Amino acid sequence: MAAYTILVRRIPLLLLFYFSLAEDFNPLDYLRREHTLTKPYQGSGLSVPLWDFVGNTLVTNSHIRLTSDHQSIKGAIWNNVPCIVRNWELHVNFKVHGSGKTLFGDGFAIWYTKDRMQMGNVFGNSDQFVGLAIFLDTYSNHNGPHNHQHPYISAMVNNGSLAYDHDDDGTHTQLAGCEAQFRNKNYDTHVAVRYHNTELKVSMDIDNKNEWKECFTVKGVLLPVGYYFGVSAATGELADNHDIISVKFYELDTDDTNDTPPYTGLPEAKYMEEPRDRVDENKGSYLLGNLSGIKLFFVIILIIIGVCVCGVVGFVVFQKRQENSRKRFY
Ligand SMILES: *[C@@H]1O[C@H](CO)[C@@H](O)[C@H](O)[C@H]1NC(C)=O
Ligand SMILES: [Ca+2]
Repeated sequence: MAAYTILVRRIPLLLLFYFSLAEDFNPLDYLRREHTLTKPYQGSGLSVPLWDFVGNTLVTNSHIRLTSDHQSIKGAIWNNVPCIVRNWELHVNFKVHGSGKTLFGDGFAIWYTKDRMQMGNVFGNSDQFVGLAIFLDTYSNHNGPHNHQHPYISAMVNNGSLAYDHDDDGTHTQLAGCEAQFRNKNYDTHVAVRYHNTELKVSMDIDNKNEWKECFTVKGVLLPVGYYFGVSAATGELADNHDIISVKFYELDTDDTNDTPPYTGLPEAKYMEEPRDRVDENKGSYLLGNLSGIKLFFVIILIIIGVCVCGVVGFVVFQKRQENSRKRFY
């Protein structure tokens, strides 16, 4: 800990931009260079300091392209310095775009994992990973109605025992999720992952408003120190450009004293979403959201009839009472 603190110059946030962008902005949060990736990416040579690349990843002056808009490719970037900071926030400026109007995929993922540079089938990274994944899934693999639209952002914590199920879009292993229309925007799109005292919060800035909007918050997430940050993406039958413009890592200024040892156990999520059945969920939200025009019409008619019947019954009862009370007076 001490070695890093001395080695790394803590650079305070000077950019005014972040005063408006960071919702929980605290001037004592520090950008930590050893987990940060910004332009210009290349140092003196062709390599990018602190970050390694696998697969089809391509570095240009303006972005790091994990995949281009071609089928069946994958790529990733991995930070090569393990993270020893306990409370942090990661800001990823990304761009997902392509020629597909209705068919595109598959999306990308942000990782905080024990292993790095492992290629595989989960958005380009290995399945049964150990750590945290934030999926920005652009394609719904599930054929049949979903309870949500895509693109969809979700989180998963794994100790190596769970498998990400593509056919379900990870629904059964997700901690939480939210819909996010971040694709094919002609302005900057950002996602923020905040990990603070075992609380995981994911926010996004995808509406060109320059402010964070909460996607979800999950409590009781245990992540050890010493893992690596990475971003990966994959295309399959469907494709897209998955570009990373920057990754910025902030050490959060917190009240906690460092006298308790940092967590070193396996990643764990105390409150996982119950495995969900989509059909039930559709029923659950039947009255709220999934009504087609015709059904809505009938529901309204039924409500009107209901109100009329209640009114008539009420009126009759009222009249009878009046009669009764009149009778009593006589
Ligand atoms: C790993 O995670 C699974 C599923 O969440 C859990 O059932 C299991 O007990 C965990 N294993 C360890 C060693 O913590
Ligand atoms: Ca998917």
